[in-house]
Amino acid sequence: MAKLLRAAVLGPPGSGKGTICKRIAQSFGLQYLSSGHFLREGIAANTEAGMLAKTYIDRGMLVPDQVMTRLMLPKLEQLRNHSWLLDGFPRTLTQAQALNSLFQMDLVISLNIPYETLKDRLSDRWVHPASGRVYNMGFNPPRVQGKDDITGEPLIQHDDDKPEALMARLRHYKELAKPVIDLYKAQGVLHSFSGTETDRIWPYINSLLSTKMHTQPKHIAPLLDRSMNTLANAALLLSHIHMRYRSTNGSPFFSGPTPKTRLAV
Ligand code: G5P
Ligand code: MG
Repeated sequence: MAKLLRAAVLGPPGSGKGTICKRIAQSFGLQYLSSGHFLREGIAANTEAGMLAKTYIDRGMLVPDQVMTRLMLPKLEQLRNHSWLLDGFPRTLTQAQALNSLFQMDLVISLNIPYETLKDRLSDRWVHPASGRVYNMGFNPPRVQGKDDITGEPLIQHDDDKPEALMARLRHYKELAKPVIDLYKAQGVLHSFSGTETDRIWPYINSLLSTKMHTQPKHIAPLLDRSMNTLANAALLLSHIHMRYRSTNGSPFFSGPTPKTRLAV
């Protein structure tokens, strides 16, 4: 049986966790679990936990650890025999320790995005309150301005995305995230990426995942199939992959343990 991969993406609000997780899920077929999404589901369904969570989320605060671990850990236990990717969990040392008591993480990606970039992104962010769908007027605008793509209902802007509230949220994030990041650094599974654009960080994360999963991302697989026909094509593909790997190692964005294995071909 292929080795399972337990991975998480950490980062402050607006750092691109959701965007990166969606891309990883699409390229590598990993199940991804977003704590924010589960909370919003609970809110939409009026569950007791959902209603409690709402009182914190509306104030831009973190939901208590006990609520979060009760929400997330049973889902992960159900997926014991699957690889998975976490978006937004764990966010505190208590959550990380609870997760650690059940699973050894293989890969933790930390996104370091400058404050100015986060401020610009979040002040441009509009959400559909009922579903939690998020839009960015520059990066992924709705099809019709001010309206949700699916329901056509109006979009709103959160008060806690305003600059003063945002500054406080980011400071709070940093304080709580530091011991989590230190824990995963000590375990040798932390990989940090810095930058202002998700599209520029993504290729490095893509290469890292390819190495970790010992498999080809979907967009390389068809290329591989075709190139097996002739030796010449196969050689071309290998040199392409070799160049990608070299550029990863020389990346100004990438910091973390040097991958031991080259891209699996
Ligand atoms: P969430 O749902 O986890 P946040 O606030 O941590 O919410 P958010 O908003 O979901 O984080 P993200 O996932 O890091 O942000 O980033 P994203 O959605 O991909 O990108 C943000 C915006 O920027 C989007 O509009 C995107 O399109 C755009 N964007 C991305 N890349 C680029 C780019 O390169 N350029 C540009 N211009 N735009 C870009 O949690 C919600 C709440 O639930 C609670 C907390 O209260 C939290 O605030 N919660 C927890 N509480 C305790 N413990 C936990 N584990 C919790 N998890 C959730
Ligand atoms: Mg998100």
